[in-house]
Amino acid sequence: MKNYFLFFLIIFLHISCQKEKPSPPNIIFIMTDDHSYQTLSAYDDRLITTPNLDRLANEGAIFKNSFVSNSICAPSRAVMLTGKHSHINGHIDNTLTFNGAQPTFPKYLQSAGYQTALIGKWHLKSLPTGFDHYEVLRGQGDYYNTPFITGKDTVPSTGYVTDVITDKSMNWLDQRDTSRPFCLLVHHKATHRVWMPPLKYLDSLENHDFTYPETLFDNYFGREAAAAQKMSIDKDMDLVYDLKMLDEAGEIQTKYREMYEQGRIKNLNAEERKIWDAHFRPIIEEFKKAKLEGADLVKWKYQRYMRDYIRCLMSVDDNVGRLLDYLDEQNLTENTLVVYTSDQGFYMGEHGWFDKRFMYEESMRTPLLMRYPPLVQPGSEITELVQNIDYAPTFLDLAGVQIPEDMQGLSLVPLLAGENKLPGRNALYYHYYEYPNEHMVKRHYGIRTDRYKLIHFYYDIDDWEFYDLQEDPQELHNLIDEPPYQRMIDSLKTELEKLKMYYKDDSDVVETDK
Ligand code: SGN
Ligand code: CA
Repeated sequence: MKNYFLFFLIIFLHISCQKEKPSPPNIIFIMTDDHSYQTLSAYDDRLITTPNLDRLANEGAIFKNSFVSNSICAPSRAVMLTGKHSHINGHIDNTLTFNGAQPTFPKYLQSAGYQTALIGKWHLKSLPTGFDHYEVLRGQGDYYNTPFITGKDTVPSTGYVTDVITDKSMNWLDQRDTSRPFCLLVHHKATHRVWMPPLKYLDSLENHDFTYPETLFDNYFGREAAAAQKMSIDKDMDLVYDLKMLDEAGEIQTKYREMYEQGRIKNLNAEERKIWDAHFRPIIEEFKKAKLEGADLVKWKYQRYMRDYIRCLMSVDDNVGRLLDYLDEQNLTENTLVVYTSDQGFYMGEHGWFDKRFMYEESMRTPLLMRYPPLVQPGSEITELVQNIDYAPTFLDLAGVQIPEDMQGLSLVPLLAGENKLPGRNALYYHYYEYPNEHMVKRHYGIRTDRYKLIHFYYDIDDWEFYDLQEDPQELHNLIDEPPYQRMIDSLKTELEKLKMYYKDDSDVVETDK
């Protein structure tokens, strides 16, 4: 009798435990390319309104202090996949080929029974590993009618890339095995250079003037590396390639005219090209007549850049909305973690720039939104310092998979659950390597606390910069030689050395000795 009682008790406990164990969440990881937090209205509504991205923030959490560890595309993606800094996963710059044999979060999820898929930009050169299904762009891909590489083939596509990636993502969701959890990476090309908008938004905001950033005409005083870059709207933004001033008479001759004429716009079909040309022709004529110079020309270039960038973004926002609506319709909203981020931030004219790479705020920061109704209070604002090394451990933690010891990031689950401290995180480490190369941003590494930033530019330069972000959020005053700050700088140098040891990074020494 006693044995029977025990037997039933065990069965009962087993069944009730099973009932209580939540099913692992699905994961949708949406990433855009070069989307600045300055143009996501949940962060900053001065330039544009992004209602669908704001919906995600309002229904979940917005990370107000979200950063990358190396502000450039392929390295950022490698960091996210592995949960390890660039010097550990080996993918320090865009020129390399990713070692796909190493462990990544999709592989760990696969082992735990997840179906995994990747649609969109990949950019890591080796073919994706850890995915049951993938359809990825070749390299950077194109905005119009761009081919996709699948497991077997390269297949053409028709339409605007942001719509196509979203369609393909929903198709995969339609066909998935509904008995198992899924992890889907939706990785957009937009809003990458050369900012080719969808036809339906070509005329939007044509008469709108965007507010100029205060630092559009920065003189880089006291910042040697900042002065040496080649990513300025004034000198490096190409009138034809970037701003589409392809005049029929061929009078606007620029360095990259041919790359635009024979490359970027070649993907448009005849119908699309007609609409494209009809939009730009009068703008080109007006521009030629105006004969702008100096500051006026810079301001004009800024407005054109912003219009096309924002138009690309409007389509991103629409497509995020489509995906969120799809989850509602399919009853998937409740048990799906939806993440929105970008591979890094971007300059919207601050310091006179486009592009990224620097450890300064606009490019070290990146948007990060997460919605997961069972855990995250709607409208949560998280202010702790988080970084893209944290994504992989967070996904594994939520999926109930043990976080491997060698992952360097931290799970953000405690913050999502409402804790306001992330134990083990006092400062962030950053290291950028891609020099000498396009845009000529010098190699540098550094530390960022919640108030201060210390950067060391090295390789063919040996220059330190120190900023008090509270007093100087625009990072215009390098205080490295200012006497009142010397104790603080010494202590940050010590902290930086500790971080380098903690993350096992001596790659600056190796590179300098080369
Ligand atoms: C391309 C762009 C650069 C950009 C890099 C890296 N030039 O080379 O402006 O910095 O990508 O961007 S382009 O002429 O090809 O547009 S990243 O986001 O992929 O790292
Ligand atoms: Ca990018």
